[in-house]
Amino acid sequence: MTDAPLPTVLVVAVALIDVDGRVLIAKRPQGKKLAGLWEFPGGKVEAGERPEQALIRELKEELGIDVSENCLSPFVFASHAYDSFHLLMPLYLCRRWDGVVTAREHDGLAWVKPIKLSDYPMPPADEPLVAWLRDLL
Ligand code: 523
Repeated sequence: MTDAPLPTVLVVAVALIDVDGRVLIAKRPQGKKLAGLWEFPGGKVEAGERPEQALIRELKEELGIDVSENCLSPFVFASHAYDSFHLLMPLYLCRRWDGVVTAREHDGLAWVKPIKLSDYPMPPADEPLVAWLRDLL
């Protein structure tokens, strides 16, 4: 018997970077998959959305901030096979936004120096992104 191929799900995520070079990570809430792990914020791209539109929507919903599209630069892709789907996740960099970053859907937020990111347990898709950010910042 052959296994059914896993669907590929496109998720967009962001590394918000503050003036001190710290990166925002957010704790996934109880009741959701991967609860308690610290992720780069973002979410699924919905039908008919461009990835950047999806990220702008997610940042408003999750963090209460406004980001303009020309402030988002795609940096690196994460690719990871979860149990029921294959996740493909571009990580964007963003250094400018309007509004105060607020945890609207997460259990907590942390601004973390890249060298310290590995102290935080992350979803497996996010973990490889840490080394890329350390090299960049
Ligand atoms: N990830 C992930 N890393 C990461 C994000 C934003 C998301 O590994 N930085 C995974 C977690 C979920 C899937 O991508 O399995 C969809 O993310 P999200 O935040 O939309 O998750 P849920 O829990 O709201 O999704 P559903 O309940 O499946 O709709």
